[in-house]
Amino acid sequence: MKTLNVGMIGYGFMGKAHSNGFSKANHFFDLKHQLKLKTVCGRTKEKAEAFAKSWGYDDTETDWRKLIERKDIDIIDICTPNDSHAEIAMAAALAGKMIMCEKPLALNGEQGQQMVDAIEKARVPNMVWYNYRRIPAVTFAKQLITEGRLGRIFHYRAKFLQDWTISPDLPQGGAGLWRLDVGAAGSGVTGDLLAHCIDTAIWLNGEFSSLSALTETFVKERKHNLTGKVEKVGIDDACTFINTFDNGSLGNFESTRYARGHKALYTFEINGENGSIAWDLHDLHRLQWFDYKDEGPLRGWRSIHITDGDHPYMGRWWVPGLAIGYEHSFVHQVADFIQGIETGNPAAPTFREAQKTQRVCDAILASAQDHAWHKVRKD
Ligand code: SOE
Repeated sequence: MKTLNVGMIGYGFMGKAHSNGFSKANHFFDLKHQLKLKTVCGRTKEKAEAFAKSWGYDDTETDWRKLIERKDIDIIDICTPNDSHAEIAMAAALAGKMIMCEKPLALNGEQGQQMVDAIEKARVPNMVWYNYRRIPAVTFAKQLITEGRLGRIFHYRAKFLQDWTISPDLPQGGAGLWRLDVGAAGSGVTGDLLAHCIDTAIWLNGEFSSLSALTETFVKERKHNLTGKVEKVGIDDACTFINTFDNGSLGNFESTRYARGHKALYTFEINGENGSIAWDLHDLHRLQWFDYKDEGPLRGWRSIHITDGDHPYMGRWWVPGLAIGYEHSFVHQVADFIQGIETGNPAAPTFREAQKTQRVCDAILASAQDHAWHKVRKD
């Protein structure tokens, strides 16, 4: 069995989620390649070494360029803040590495396009970590839609609600808090949270045509951790938009970090001619399903426990009825990526597919700026 050595850049929250994915995939999926946590790269040597020790990486680097040059690294996994994705990914492509990049792909569509061009020119396997596609209940929703069970789709609505940035005392910049710094993040909830909702929506319901958006920045100034000064906040704290899809359905999306009481409430509901589907990240192993065929006194929403062997991915885990969680979506993503390489049928979303989400995010931010409807670029 050929070994694929992973070189991971960054070691924050996503570094753990990805490392866990790489270390579990071979135990639960039949892969022809053995994944090996080889090197973790981070600017602070002691922190990189501590991470390497606790996750079982062989060694560390403090300069990502050195990591990319190394002949013994096969996969470059990017889990750094958004502003470094492009530079690292394009250099890794030139070096001929396989690339897995944390979402969102880029700071904006223009940068995303440069990444797509570079990666496709280099012809290296690539993928973006939009992990929610691989929660079994979400994958099952895709299966039901592909089978045509919903019929014509009329409505798609999604929300991603959090409440962790309400305090005006929370600084921007640095570890974790780079998400509040527009220079590092590119945008606020649009690129961080709505990007997930958009990726899932494109997958389940097809491409976006046009939209109208509203954003707000509730806390206008925050201390910046890197400069020590109080600086303007450039991100969107909340965003809501309505849209049309190419299939003629209507969309309605909302995301905020100011919904007191909600930590990571990602929900979506899809209404079709023959049925409806609803999903909730806080109850992630359940899919709500309403079937029009059930008309009669027993009609009603079914709450399906997606934990049986005939549900997506679940035959790989425990016995029927036992749930899995958030972290497993990353294991699935690794397994699918490797199987994509082995079968020659690349797993999605590739950089090209994830670029569609960037174009939607661009349209959202442009519409919020000029208060006009915007078409979503398709090139
Ligand atoms: C932000 O709090 C965050 O961690 C996002 O960066 C992730 O992408 C999302 O899955 C959960 O929330």
